[in-house]
Amino acid sequence: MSNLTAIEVPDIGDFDTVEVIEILVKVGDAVKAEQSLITVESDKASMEIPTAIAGVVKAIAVKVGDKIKQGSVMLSIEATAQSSAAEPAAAAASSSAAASSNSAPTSSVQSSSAAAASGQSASIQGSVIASIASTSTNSAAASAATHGALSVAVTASAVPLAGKLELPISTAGLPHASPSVRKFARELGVDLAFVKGTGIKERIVQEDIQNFVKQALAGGAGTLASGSGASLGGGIDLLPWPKVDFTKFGEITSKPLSRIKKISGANLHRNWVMIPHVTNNDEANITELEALRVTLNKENEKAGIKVTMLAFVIKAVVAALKKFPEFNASLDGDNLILKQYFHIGFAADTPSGLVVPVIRDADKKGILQLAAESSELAKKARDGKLAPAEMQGGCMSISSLGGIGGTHFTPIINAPELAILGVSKSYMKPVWDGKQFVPQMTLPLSLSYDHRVIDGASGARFNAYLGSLLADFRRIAL
Ligand code: CAO
Repeated sequence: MSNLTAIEVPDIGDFDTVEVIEILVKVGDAVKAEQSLITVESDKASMEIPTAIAGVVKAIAVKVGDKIKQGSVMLSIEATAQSSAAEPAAAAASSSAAASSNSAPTSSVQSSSAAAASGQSASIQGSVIASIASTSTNSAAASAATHGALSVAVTASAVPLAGKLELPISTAGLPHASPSVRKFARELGVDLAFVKGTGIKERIVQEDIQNFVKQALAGGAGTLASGSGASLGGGIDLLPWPKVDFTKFGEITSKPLSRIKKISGANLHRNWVMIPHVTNNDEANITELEALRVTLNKENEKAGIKVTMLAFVIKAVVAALKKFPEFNASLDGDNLILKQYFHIGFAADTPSGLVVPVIRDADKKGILQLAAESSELAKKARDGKLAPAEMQGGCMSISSLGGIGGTHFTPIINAPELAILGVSKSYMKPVWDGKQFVPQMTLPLSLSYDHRVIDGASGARFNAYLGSLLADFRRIAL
């Protein structure tokens, strides 16, 4: 008994017609409920239309470039036994997809559609209608299945879309690709910015990603790295690492890298290659703050707490993160994950290499507590006793080389954070006050930020604001 179902375009909101820009399945494909079938585009948005039922694609009634509207038949699917027999289960799956709508950015349309599907009755078109998405249509299908002895031709709307087209919008500036293609690219670690689209209006289709990966693999290791600038017009065709017999030039010994160096080196390398860094250099007038620090140290000498500039910088960074929330974030594909907590990492130099302990909830701690905690964590780091959990969850890191020297430097962002602050050695500099030169204790601040998210003006504002807080620490209380 054939169970052929014509899949129609569901309610597409305020649009009369939309253009088919991509067909995501072919005849013979087995599709699952909720799987996207075609991508359509209006002048404002693109979206994928998923199927409500599982089965095998038997015919495709549309082609790229067709203008279709609600009720147009897109394709027909022969429902699998499981799909037609277990419709309530599929509907339940729809609900759970809706419940986990945060699980993948690209599932937004499917999820919202599924929410609509599971929450209300589906839009119903055609003479005999079956849709797993609503109770009424379930019973229609059941009744059709019961009474249609030989062949039952039923029509199902695709999973109804939410009343308004909201997602996913092909935002200007972003590579032109459907959500499923974006997801596919993300899974393979391919940055769409480097993929040339061969679809309609240069849209990137799945095949473009596959070809990109093939090319990258053919180009050798290192040519495929999301965001690395790989394979754009030939990729980064680096020369092999020089192989030199150093013994030709003199006596040598060989020493393996420490475990920490190997791990941190690989992380630093990835972060440097994959994140477009920009470093903003600024200076803070810390004349008053330095005087306060010295006083605090005198007062707390007996308690054994030493306050260094680091504790003040942590406090100021937290205040700046509150003012500029996009710095307290991480990139997840095309989404920005904004954090409501303030865990601050700081680079600690240890005999075995660099580690980054994290001070949790730095916003809830005072200067003395931050000073005590950072020195305790730094000691643990040097003794090799940091637990993995003590190095996780940072929002932004600080690399303070102030105790050592230097004027400015470029710290490397600790992914998936978006920024890192480098602090160099404070020094006394003469500053003209309009009448005379006055001595000013000056702290150099080097802020590296991820330019994919943070633009130059925001970077400069963040660093300048940080400097103003350090110059007048009372502002922290505002
Ligand atoms: N300017 C001038 N002096 C500074 C200073 C600054 N910005 N920051 C700290 N100092 C002084 C301190 O006051 C202290 O002086 P005294 O010995 O006279 O009291 C001295 O330098 C040593 O400080 P410290 O290093 O022990 O303490 P800290 O809190 O400043 O830093 C830690 C702690 C763990 C961050 C630091 O010891 C460290 O390991 N820094 C290296 C970080 C690193 O390797 N970064 C590179 C990573 S790659 O980007």
